[in-house]
Amino acid sequence: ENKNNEEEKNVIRSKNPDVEIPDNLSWNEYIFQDFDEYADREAIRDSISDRSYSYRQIKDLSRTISSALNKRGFKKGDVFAMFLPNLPEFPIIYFGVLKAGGVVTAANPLFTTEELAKQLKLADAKWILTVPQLVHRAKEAMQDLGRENVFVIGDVDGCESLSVLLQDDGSSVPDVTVNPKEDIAVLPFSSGTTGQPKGVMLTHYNLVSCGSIMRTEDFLSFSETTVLLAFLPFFHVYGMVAIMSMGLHCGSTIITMSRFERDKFLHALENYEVTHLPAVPPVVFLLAKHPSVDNFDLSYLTEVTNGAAPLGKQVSKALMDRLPLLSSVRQGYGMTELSPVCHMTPAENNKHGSVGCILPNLRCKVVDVETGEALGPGRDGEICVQGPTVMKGYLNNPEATTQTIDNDGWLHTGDIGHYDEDEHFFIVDRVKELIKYKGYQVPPAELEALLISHPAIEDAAVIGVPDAEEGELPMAFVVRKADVTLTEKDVHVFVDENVAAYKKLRGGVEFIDEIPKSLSGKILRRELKDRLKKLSKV
Ligand code: 4UV
Repeated sequence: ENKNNEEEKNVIRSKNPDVEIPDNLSWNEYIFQDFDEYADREAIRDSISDRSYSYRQIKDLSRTISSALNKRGFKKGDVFAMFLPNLPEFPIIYFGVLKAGGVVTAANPLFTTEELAKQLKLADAKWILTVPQLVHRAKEAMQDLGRENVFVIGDVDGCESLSVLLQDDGSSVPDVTVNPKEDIAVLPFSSGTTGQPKGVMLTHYNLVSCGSIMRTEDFLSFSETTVLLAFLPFFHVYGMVAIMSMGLHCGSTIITMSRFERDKFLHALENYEVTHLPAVPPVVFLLAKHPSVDNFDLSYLTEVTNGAAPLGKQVSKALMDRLPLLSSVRQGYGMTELSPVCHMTPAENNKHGSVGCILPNLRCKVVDVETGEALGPGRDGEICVQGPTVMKGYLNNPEATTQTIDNDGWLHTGDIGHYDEDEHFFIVDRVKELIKYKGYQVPPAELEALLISHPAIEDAAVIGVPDAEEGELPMAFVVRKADVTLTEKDVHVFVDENVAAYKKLRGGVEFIDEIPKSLSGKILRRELKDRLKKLSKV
């Protein structure tokens, strides 16, 4: 008994009671629970084309898709890739694939062909949906796998158009049985605490759990009168789960934006009378500081939520001062591997700079990085989370899985933070390798592997340089091979040609004689960061 008490010491649980999590529903069934009630209300509208779908249409058309896919040989467990920006058809296909018993892996539409091919290969994707502008990349990446099932929203020679699928008579809706605790629903990619991007296996039950625990009164405040602006990408868990799926579950109207442009964004907030804005720090920054904001009527906006990267206390305060009609600037804190949200700011007690409280049904502790001891209030350590939202594991990578989830089921986030006397959490640092540029994942290992493939580069290490607006800027330390010429510009050109634009070395390139490493060969990133601090002070 003593041991148990010891184990429970400094384990934080929600002050809200646990909620009941249905264990017999697939993710799509959970999301669609109240769709018949929402019926003809508008579910989703595109801010550019103004194309829209009602709740009834989303439900009917996703059934149609499942029938059309079934006729084309789609099988339970097949992985279907989505490679497109935010469009109102996204949820129709997404839920259609799930209804057919499939697994969705969504890729960043900014990816190069090689980046996409890597994900498709690891995920073993059999099908892909894209848009005409990206079809050449989708085709090439699929060809690498010897596959050709490319669907496109629009018309492209040699690809089947989504409109053909949507004309299916619905006669073959497959009768699949999903085992929510075992079967994977989505397979997003994340580099986790170290290394290259890996497929994150989220089961139906993981996602239903996350939805159920977010949707308690104190936390997710979406309702049938909510209008959400969805510019955050649906390929990422934040957009896919917390915005698209939960927005629909709650009967809200979602306005999609396929590309972020400041004035169009501000115009959309005004024009569609947006009430809720899920955002990332650079956008909260824009709303708090940019002069253009004054040219728009944002009086409908009641809630801005930050997530995916740390938001400074000052920025959050500045936004409240500027938009007095806002009821709160909230935060969500999460990680792909946590389906994805573990902490949210409660409705009451909005503390600037805090990511909020642990959600019901989860357990959280802050552990001393050296000793593993669970720490009390006010002390910084690594945030660990346990509960039904913890991923099933990394796809085909048991080693990475056991490095992240310990024997007692605790997921180690790689984030450093603490909680105060009220059990509100604050994230202050990251011990994992991950760099976040505007909330996007930039895995250093990926850039390092690319750099080392250059014939004139002996060794390389990539770190994030803090930036007030963008979060962090990827920066490379490069060791040149003997007797070669290689300029900073050469390195930039090489990287720019091979990666999506958000991974560019915006933090710069620094030549160095040797990369500092531990005895086991691990890059000592702290040392590089300290070195950088010294450099900028001189
Ligand atoms: O794996 P990932 O890219 O996942 C995310 C998910 C963010 C979400 C999801 C749903 C929400 O409703 C929401 O509000 C936010 O970003 O990256 C995980 C890492 O991003 C950092 C932290 O280092 C995670 O381990 N991060 C995420 N949210 C925050 C954050 C935050 N609010 N403050 C500071 N860091």
